[in-house]
Formats: sequence, C-alpha cells, structure tokens
Amino acid sequence: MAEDVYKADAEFVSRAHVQGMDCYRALYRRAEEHPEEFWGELAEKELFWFDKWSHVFEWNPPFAKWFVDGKTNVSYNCLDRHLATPRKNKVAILWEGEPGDQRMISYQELHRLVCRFASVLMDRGLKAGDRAIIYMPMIPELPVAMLACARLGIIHSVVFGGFSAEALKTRIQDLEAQVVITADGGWRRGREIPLKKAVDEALAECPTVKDVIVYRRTGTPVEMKEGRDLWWHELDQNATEVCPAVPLDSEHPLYVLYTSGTTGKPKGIVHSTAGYLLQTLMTMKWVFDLREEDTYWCTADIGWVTGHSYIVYGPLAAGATTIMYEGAPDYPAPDRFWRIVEKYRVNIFYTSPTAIRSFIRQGDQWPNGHDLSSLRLLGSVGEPINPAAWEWYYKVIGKERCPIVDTWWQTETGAILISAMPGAVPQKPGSATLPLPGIVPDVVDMSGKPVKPGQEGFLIIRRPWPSMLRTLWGDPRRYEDQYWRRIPGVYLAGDAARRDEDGYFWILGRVDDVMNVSGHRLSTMELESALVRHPSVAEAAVVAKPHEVTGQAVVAFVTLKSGRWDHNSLAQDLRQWVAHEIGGFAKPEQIRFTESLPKTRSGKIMRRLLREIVTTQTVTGDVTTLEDLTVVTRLAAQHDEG
Ligand code: 7RM
Repeated sequence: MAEDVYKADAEFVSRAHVQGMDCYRALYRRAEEHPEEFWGELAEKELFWFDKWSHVFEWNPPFAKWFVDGKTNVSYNCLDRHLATPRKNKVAILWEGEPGDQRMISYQELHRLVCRFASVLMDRGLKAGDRAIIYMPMIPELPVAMLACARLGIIHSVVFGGFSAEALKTRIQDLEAQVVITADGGWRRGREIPLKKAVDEALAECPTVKDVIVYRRTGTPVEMKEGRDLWWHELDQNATEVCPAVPLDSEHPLYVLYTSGTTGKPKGIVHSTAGYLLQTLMTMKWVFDLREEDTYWCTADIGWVTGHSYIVYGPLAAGATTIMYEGAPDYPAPDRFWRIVEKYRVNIFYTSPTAIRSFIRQGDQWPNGHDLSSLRLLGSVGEPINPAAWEWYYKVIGKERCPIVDTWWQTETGAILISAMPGAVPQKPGSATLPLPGIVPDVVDMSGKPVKPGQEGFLIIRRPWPSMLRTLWGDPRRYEDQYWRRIPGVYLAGDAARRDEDGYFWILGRVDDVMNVSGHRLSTMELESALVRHPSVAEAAVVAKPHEVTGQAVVAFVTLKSGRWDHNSLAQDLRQWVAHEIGGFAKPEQIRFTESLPKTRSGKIMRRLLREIVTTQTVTGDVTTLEDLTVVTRLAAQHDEG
C-alpha cells in the first residue's frame, strides 16, 4: 500500500536539533542501551541543581524515582537561571485577553511577579507539602500562581475553569487543599465565566480551605467572605520581591492533575519535580525544535495537562516566548487564531484535531485572509488526527512548508512520548510516528504478547520514563491496578494502537470507558453517575458516537422513574444537570429516553450494543427520540456474556 510520506525540507533539517534519521536512531539506541547515562547526562547539562543526585533511577515496580536524592526547584529552573543570560529581558509570556488586551511579560518581570506572590503564600503560612487549588481564567496570574507554588513546594492542582462548582468541590476535598486561588471571572465568547461564584458554592463543604485568594480580572462585583476571602492586589501590597526558591527533593510532587478514569471518581495524577521538568524541557527541543528566537504558541487551556507541560513548564524551562490566549478560537470571528499568528509572527503552532476540523468547517477564507508565513512547524495533540484534517492543516495552514508533529501522550505520561522529531522522522498523516529517546512502547495482546505488524492491540510502555506519573493522589493501589497489573510489569496506556511495517505507531483511540470529546477526557461512569443523581433518572448508559468535528460526542440512554415526564424539557434539564455536576463541556449531545437498557444476565449494561445503535443509525441534529430497546434487550439476553 502506497502511503504519503512527508519530509522536512533541507533548510528545516539543516537547522534542526536532530538532523536526519541516522541521528534519531543513534539517539534512540543510546537511550535504549544506556538509559542511566543518557538521562543522567541530560539532567546534568540541562537543569540547575542545588544538590546533585546520588543515582539516576530506582525502580521498585510500579514505583519509580528519578535523580534520587537530588535537590532542585522547577520555579528556579523556569525563571531564576535565565536572569543571568540574555533571556533576562526576553518576553516569557506573551498574553492576549479575549477582549483584545495584551501583556508582554519578560523573564525578569515574571520572576518578580512570582516572587511577590510566593511571598504572599508564605505569609499566609503555606509551606512545602501543602496543597493549593488554582481555579483561574487563562490570564498570566495563572502561571504566576503555579510557579509561586512550585517555588515553595506547595503542591498545586489547577482545575479547568469550565468545571462546575460540584466538580471543583470534589477536587478540593480529595486534595484536602488549604488554599484556593481564583479570580472574579474570565472572558469566554464575550461572556463572563463567574469563577468566584463557583468557588463560593463549592466551599460550603470544604472545611480544609482557610484562604481564598481572588485576582480581579473582570471587575464584576463579587461577594468576599470575611475571614476567608482575600484580594490578590491587597495582599500584594505587603509582598516582598526577595523570595528564594526552596531546594526540593527531585521526587517532591510538583502538581496533581485530576483526569477521568474508568470509574465515577476522577484520578489525581501526581507529577514529580525533576523528572517531569527534564522531559518537558527535552521535548521542547526534540519535538518542537525550539530556537531562541521563536514565538511559540500552544492553544490548549492550562487546565489540561497540555497547558501545564507545553504552555507553562516546558516552554519556560526552555527559555521560550510562550503565547497565552484567554478566550475562544472563534471570537469575535472565526479568524481569531490566524489574527494572533499574524500579529505576533508565530513560528510554532500546537493545537488539537478538533480545532482543525472546526477550522475546516468554517472555511478557508478565514486563514487565507492572514499572513501565516511566519509558521515553521505545526503540532497536533489530544486525539487521533484523521488524514483529511492532517492534509488540510499541512496545505492551508502550513502552505506545504511546515512539518507536522502528531504528538501522542497522556496526562499520566507528563510529556510527549511518541512523535516525529521533525528534522529527522518522516511523517505519515494519521500516525504519531516513532517513540522519542528513552521510550520503549509496544503493541500487545491481552496476555502481553506483541502482535504482528499491522494488527491492532493494546499500547503499552515497557520501561519507566522520567516524567511518568508517580502515583494517584491518596490511592497507590488504584495506581497499580490501573496501569501496571492487567498486563504485569508494563505500563498500560488504555489506547488501542497498531504498528506498521516501518515501526510507525497508529493510535486508534481508547479501549476503556474513557471518551474523548474535543480532546477532553470524559469518563462514561462519571457521566452516568451524574445522570442518576438526578431525581427523575432510574438508570443511565452513556456511549460515544463518532462526530465530524469533536471526534466523539456523548449520547446518554436514560430510563426514568415512574411518573409523567415531558421528554423535551427533561432532556434540557438533564443536559443542564450534567453542566452543573461536571461542567458545560460534558453535556451530552443527545439524551435518548428508553423503557429499558440492554443488559447481560449478570446485570451489566451492554454498552457495546448501544454504541452500535448510535453509530449505525443516523439521527439528525439534537433531536431527542423515544426508543424502545426491548428488542435489543432480548437480543442481548441471548448473547449473554455475563
Ligand atoms: C495530552 C492529552 C490522553 C488520551 C490518550 C489518547 C488521546 C492524545 C493523541 C491521542 C491519538 C494523538 N492528555 N490522544 N494525543 N490519540 N493521537 N496524538 O491529550 O490525558 O487528556 O488524553 O488522548 O487516547 O490516551 S489526556
């Protein structure tokens, strides 16, 4: 089968960090044969250390330690060490608010802001090991808060601003946070997201929280609770600018990020200090081929892992200029992203397949109306990118000049693990291509045996890597069960994949009860348990159906408690309910009421059948259909698997 293969041109290759396949192979081989030397040399060369480690790594499966006994600090590496270099006055964060306001913050200035805020946190009695929840819009004070926490060793957990008060509450409770850092609100499509209001609602049942620090972004009046709520700008008046970074153990937890798993309860992914820092930094060079003069833009929200690793920690550790945009891609018009690319002469642009597909839908006139000639490299993340979207991205955005890096990774992996190095590895549309140095993935069957090229199987990683998750917050058992037990001794990613004759990886999507809508992870169980908490609902079964733009869309099958219900208004209520319980982004596209759900004799809902129904039967638009599933139920009973 002839496949399209794309290679970077000679000019790109001649200036790339890694030039040509031989270079890639040599690097990969060295990492595979001598992992300790490989990572040890990089850690020594690329990071600042207060105290050097005693050995590179320790592996007590499934628990890994990297750069054991070393002392470093992520905030120091992202800020202080640049101040003695020409980066001192380089723009670190280039920010644009949705209304069009703009800030350019140099490394020196960012350092100052971070020190001031860290001194505020210290004054409030917070110290290494304490926990902070950060619930903020996409404004510079969000990375300032993250870096201030990192400076003192306060473990932070950023909660995406699209999550509801309810979702925020469960995260605060699970983390037993002492402080919540938030803002009055943020802008999205011209409307205000009332963050402080959600915090007030969440905190009714969060006894551990002593302080709420509120940054004024929108200026809308908010209620301030006496003895609990404090204005950022008032605290800042007593801040000091001398607030040294605390030397922290390599393994000190940097942050916890909650992500959807296969149960109703989100998992708190715990990331470390040194290993995480090193691998996010290295991938900035290997994958994004970062140069000193680049303007780099990752369009993710910092509330997701992509924003943590590739807006904040990776780029700042690398001394990059990282763009941060507050609002929606289509506000005030569908060319907002291209306006930003043109205005700031963006060189590296990293976005999601969902965004690309929605650009395709809006029409080529929007990008074509702007000068995109500054772009040198394009990236994709979050979901499989279909070849048609890849080709469009390549032609219409990259003008057939820019390599595309399709980057496979997860909240759990911390950094990109499978991706082309653009000056070395030829790209095939739809494939994440080859593993990065130090990463040993494979595709295996249920028993852990590698499958033949071209065959579908489970994606696994054979060896630990520096930025891998260390555990699940408060639940080391679940960590072991989820990732290391089902196929003993290897990391189970939860994705299906195949590998072609050239060793290229093709990621096919999740194999567990995790859905991927617009690159956002959603759990089947989490949605179902939210739905059954509604007083009208008896049972709910949630499945994903393919969607042209968002990759997948949520369809909820619902059986009701006895009573008389108006299905149309109830469907609206239930969508609202999900927004309340989880967040607006999780609203099912369709709610289908049914008399019964197909089940096995042991009572397990057969989601596979429901998936078949939603993929094979075309249902137009947002209509709610009443459907009798008794036929399917009978069928299911015959094919009982339970
Ligand atoms: C970074 C991020 C992880 C899941 C993962 C995959 C899917 C991510 C790609 C991809 C195909 C890609 N973290 N995924 N990147 N699938 N090609 N390049 O997205 O934790 O939110 O999601 O996303 O299913 O398991 S995440």
